[in-house]
Amino acid sequence: MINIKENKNLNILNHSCAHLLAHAIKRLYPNAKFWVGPVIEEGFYYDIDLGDEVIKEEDLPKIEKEMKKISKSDKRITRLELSKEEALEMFKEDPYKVDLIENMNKDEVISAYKQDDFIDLCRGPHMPTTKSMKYFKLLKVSGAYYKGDSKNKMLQRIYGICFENEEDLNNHLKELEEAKLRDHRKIGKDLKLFMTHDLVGKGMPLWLPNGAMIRYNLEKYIKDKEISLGYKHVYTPSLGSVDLYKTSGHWDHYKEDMFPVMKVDDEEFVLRPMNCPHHMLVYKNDLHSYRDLPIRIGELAHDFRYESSGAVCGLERVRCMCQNDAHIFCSLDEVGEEFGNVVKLILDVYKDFGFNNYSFRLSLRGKEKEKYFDDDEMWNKAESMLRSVLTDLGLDFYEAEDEAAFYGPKLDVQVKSAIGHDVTLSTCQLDFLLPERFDLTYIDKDGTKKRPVVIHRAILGTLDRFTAFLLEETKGVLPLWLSPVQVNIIPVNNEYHLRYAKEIETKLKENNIRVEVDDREEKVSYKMRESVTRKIPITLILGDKEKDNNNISYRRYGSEETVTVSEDDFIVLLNNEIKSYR
Ligand code: TSB
Ligand code: ZN
Repeated sequence: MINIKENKNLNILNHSCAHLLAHAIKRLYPNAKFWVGPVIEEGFYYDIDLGDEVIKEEDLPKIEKEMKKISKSDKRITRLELSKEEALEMFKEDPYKVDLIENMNKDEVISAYKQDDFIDLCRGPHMPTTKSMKYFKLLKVSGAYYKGDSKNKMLQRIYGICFENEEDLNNHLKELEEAKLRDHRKIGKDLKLFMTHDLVGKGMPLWLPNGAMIRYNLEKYIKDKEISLGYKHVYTPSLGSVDLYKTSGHWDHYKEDMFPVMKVDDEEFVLRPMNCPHHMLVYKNDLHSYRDLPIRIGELAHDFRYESSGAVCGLERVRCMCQNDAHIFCSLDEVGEEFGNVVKLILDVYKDFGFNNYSFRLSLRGKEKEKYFDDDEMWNKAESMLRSVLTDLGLDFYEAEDEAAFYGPKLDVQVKSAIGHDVTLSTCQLDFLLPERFDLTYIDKDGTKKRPVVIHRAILGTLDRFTAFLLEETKGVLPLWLSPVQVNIIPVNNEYHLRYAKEIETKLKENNIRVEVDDREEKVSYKMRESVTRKIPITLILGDKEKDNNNISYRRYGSEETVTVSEDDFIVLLNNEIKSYR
């Protein structure tokens, strides 16, 4: 999708369109006061104070109509330059603009743009006339706190977008419609995969039976893969004492992202935001020799993070998540190879799921001191080591500052969600800090004690975010092995064919196939359509021909073709397809 902010012409056009919006609002709601109207990746918005009036989605066409009128009237847009005093005088009726002006440098030239009787404070540049903004659309309206602070007044934010011609606008609107259909929240609701409830809380989805079946299969898939690669899985508690997180450093550098302390008797506990501290203690439970390394401790582990209520989003960003986590303990010499193994595993998994839209990001430390453990030497060593490991692996990656973990740099795999969020799916992280904090050791060849290095890695990331991305990539059309219901059986006529349908159901169940029989008194065509709506991979239609010959006829999702095979061949076909994770 196009990035309006980065495109020079569209940026100016959209900025001018924000003024057009404000102009129309001023005509329709004379008491409106205006805060800011910036250009964003997705177009533009304007934050407006309308007193007691509330703008709803239904009001947008009326505002668009007024904007069109002003556009058609072809008013020249002219620039005014003002001193601070002049600006304060000109905007004295609007406290938000006064706030902006007060905060400007004393010697700064203040500019404003005028179209007809409407003047707005602005740096510019702008289009020459209101007529330039002809192909626009108001997209949505939401609340936004003044200056983003929840203690301040809630303003109304109206979003829109503007293009140079009708075709571009229409194409973009079509893309937005398609993105809405791909949104995992819509798919999750339509296919009954998960729900949320205010009584449970924001960012805490409940997985329904269909979603839980997908998740169960994902868990089994990744755990089996890890076991074959030498990972050892553990189960550890979702809470830890505050002292555990003081030892690890989370208390100093990650507290803001954690739920507050719970006091029990004389002890203090927190819900864990990460599993590393528990896994460090698992390592420390034994003495280790260099011969035992690398040790790979894995867990599908629940974590709890305070994500702001505005940021939580379906399964993509939650407050209560399950990581596909592991911590690899190895010697310094083994770091390159182990990192390579993790990257290979990530690529294998993405291949199984057919993911192609992702990029590798080397996430480095930022300047904010409190966010990162303070040890320049450690950071320089870890960052340059990780950079050279990635270069040796021949990975195509970009670098980003202020994206590291507090304990070390990361290789993050970035993906884009249907509605345009840039999020991390898989991650692989290099850590010299936690082994130090927990005083981890192994006995080396020469009999001396050495410190292991820790690699933190999550392949699916969390089951939550992975499922969100999977649903958006597949539009909810899942491969056979993951589908909650794999086969739907439709008897042509209940009276004559239901018994045969039930026989087939039993056979499939004996072969661990997830199957349902649709025995409602409805038309076959109606049931077929519903099978498609539910995105069930295979639908059987059983009538006389099938019953008499002991075979089955099936249709695959997305195909109009009906195929007839023997029962046994059908079961072999399903089992092979499921086994291959195709
Ligand atoms: C990999 N200690 C490491 C671990 O050993 C860790 O916690 N890394 S993390 O902070 O990057 O989280 C791991 C993964 O969890 C991320 O890559 C991301 O895919 C996923 N994740 C992070 N926050 C959320 C969230 N709020 N909702 C859903 N998934 C999340
Ligand atoms: Zn970790």
